[in-house]
Amino acid sequence: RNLERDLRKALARSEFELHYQPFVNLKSGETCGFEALLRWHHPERGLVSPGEFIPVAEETGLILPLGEWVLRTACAEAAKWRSDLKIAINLSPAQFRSKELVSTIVSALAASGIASDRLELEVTETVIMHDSGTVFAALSQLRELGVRIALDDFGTGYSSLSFLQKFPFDKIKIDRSFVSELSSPMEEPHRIARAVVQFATSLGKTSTAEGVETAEQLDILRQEGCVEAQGFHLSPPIRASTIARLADRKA
Ligand code: G
Ligand code: G
Ligand code: NA
Ligand code: MN
Repeated sequence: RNLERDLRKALARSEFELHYQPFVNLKSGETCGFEALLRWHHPERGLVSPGEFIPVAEETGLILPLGEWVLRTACAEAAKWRSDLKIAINLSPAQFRSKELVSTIVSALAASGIASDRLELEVTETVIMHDSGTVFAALSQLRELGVRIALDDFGTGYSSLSFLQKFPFDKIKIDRSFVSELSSPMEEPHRIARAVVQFATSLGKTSTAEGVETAEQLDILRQEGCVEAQGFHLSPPIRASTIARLADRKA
């Protein structure tokens, strides 16, 4: 396939770029960190969305070198920011099937010089269910090193409560499909958001709402004690050069 051929060349030609979307603490209003989101500037097709090329990268195994590039680039970028800002990175199932995952992450951390507790790895429920033994071992190891684990797109998968209880993670990211339904107070979507936030809180996890697009959604989430929020209403994903101004390295 053409996309596959182009993808093989793209890494060597540096056609990839990371954009960064802030996540914000709802009590203080301060930015806690940024999620790295991959962009591909295809020479003819223009900007290609990760939704299109990540599946191809997964099938072809190209996700391994690509994922490593993402890790190294994002950690190196975060090293330029204030030292309290976190960097969140999305991991795909194929990266967990690789034996190199932990050593790749350790090496990216060392090369960048950032503290391990600034790195947050976003994994979906699907990733976890896939090969739960291997994933569990890798995540436990990473967590012992101080790396934080976030459960991405929460509410869209099939993980059981007993599974969530055993699984080592620090943060629940409430999927934007729930957040987008929040319009009027105390309707069913509001009650679902409340329940998920309370669920996270009672497990001692940080709750983060994704895809916040309106002030009303933000108000409801704040009122329910959701810890963090992310979405176009706060900021779209932005270029690294823009962050440098927002998040100057502390003197
Ligand atoms: O940015 P956008 O909405 O197009 O992202 C679409 C999907 O691609 C999201 O599910 C997001 O998690 C995923 N994605 C974005 N960047 C990366 C990345 O660096 N690695 C992996 N594995 N997935 C990514
Ligand atoms: O699956 P994941 O949660 O990693 O997906 C992240 C994707 O969501 C990114 O591609 C980002 O561009 C997109 N995104 C971020 N904020 C919003 C938002 O407020 N609304 C919508 N529709 N998408 C968003
Ligand atoms: Na994500
Ligand atoms: Mn998500």
